[in-house]
Amino acid sequence: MYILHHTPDSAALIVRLVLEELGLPYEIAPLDRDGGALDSASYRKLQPLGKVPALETPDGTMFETAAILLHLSEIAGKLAPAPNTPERGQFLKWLFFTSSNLHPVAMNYYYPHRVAGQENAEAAKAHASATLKSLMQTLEDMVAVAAPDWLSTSPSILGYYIAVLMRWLSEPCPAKDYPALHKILLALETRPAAITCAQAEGLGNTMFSNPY
Ligand SMILES: N[C@@H](CCC(=O)N[C@@H](CS)C(=O)NCC(=O)O)C(=O)O
Repeated sequence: MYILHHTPDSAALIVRLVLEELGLPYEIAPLDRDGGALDSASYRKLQPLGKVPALETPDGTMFETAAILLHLSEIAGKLAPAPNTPERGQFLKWLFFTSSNLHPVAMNYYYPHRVAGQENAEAAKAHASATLKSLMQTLEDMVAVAAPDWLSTSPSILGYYIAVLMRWLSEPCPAKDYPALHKILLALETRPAAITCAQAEGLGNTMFSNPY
């Protein structure tokens, strides 16, 4: 049994989608963020930075979204090209591109005061917005040109990661501006795993392509 420490519509949603898609047994452990749960000593033992998600697994607690996704995909042998296949390196490259660039800059977009102070928050948000558009276009160009099967036509851990980021970023980066990525979002949001998670978190039936 996996235990997913969770706040709604956060990076825990990405892990939940993948647990659902893989049919792995899990329980949700809700975190009272407004009540300070992320800063509690007990949660910091699971996630030292007080971020969401943390996942308790039979082999110990994990944090970092991309590491959790890779781990689950390796256990199940699904949702990513297998190790020692020609596609694996390309897949890893774009997975880490997403976790090292898109995800942190998305956080800067939502919490610009954290990186620049309240007095510079507007400029920091504008900077994050421009960076996000450029990063998203880089992904879009890759998909439009290379159309890798592991992202364009098959559900994957990377697809779900990008889909949730695009949900959050529909303001600076509307999905319709990125047609190749938009197609992936449309396919993913009709999958039973996505429908289950959307219902559980009250996110509607176009949670990736037209979230708000
Ligand atoms: N590098 C971490 C980042 C996780 C992260 O930024 N989580 C956000 C939610 S999407 C969070 O915990 N935000 C709460 C906060 O920063 O106060 C990961 O990939 O898991």
